[in-house]
Amino acid sequence: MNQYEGTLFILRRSLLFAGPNIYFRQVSLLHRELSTPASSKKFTDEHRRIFKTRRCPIYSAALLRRLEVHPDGAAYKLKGMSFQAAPSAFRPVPALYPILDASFLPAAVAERHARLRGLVSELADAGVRILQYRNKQGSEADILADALVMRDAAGSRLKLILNDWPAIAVQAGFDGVHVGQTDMGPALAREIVGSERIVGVSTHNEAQLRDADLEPVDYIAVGPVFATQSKANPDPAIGLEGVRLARSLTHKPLIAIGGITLETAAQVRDAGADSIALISAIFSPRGNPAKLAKDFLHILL
Ligand code: TZP
Ligand code: MG
Repeated sequence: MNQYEGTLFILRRSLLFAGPNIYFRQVSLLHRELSTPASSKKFTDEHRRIFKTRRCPIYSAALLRRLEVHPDGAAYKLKGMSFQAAPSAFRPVPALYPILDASFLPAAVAERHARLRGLVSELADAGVRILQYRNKQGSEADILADALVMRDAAGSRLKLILNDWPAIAVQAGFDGVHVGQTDMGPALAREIVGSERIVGVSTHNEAQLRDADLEPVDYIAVGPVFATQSKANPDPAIGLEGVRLARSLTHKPLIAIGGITLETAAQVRDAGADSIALISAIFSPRGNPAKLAKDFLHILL
């Protein structure tokens, strides 16, 4: 391996194993370097592949060569600035990840907000530590109003993630955003929410997983694992085998979703999922969400 290949290897490894904070610190340091007039602007296919050029800045071979590697292999130095990269930079995701879909809530605003307050509070009391709000029908104003109510009710007791809308997540003081394959790309979502918030992405097959693994995301969701009624036009179910394959393709926190029940949660976890995401098994017309959340936590923790 020559010096150039070595640098590419190290960069790729740091992107694969470092958390998004490191990734973005690294990107901004490199970006600052690149904007000096002396920088060469010769791009290679390898750079395009590594940095997914549609979404991120590209770096010259000359610049990459100037990166130095420390003997422990985990720290990097660029023109006197050093920074750490280690697998532990990943933020862990709680083992149970309920997703509250707005279709579960009353349509009238006052009742919806009251229900949101109650649910957020009960789930936090039950031990839930992360909750996603998914509203596919509401206007941006409705979603922001709902999100503000949730933030107020949650305080810092649980992390709140908004489906689809990075800018609203920031406005509402949510902890992060979740994007799907047809939404804004994760790198752009990351630019909007910043390095301190969580960005998650949905994947449904091997190619999407491999791509997601190179993105600045905190976790990767994969599914549907089993048949689901909660999503319009779901991709084919991947089964437990699909979860095992996903586990082999990424070191990032892996969240399994789709048709998971109390009966199957342990198997899905044992297939390699760090966390189980649930809509209908927690939020169903006749069930008690807080009680069901406790039942899942009992199995998963
Ligand atoms: N993405 C893949 S499956 C799914 C989403 C949003 C729906 C999961 O809902 P349920 O009710 O837990 O099957
Ligand atoms: Mg989406």
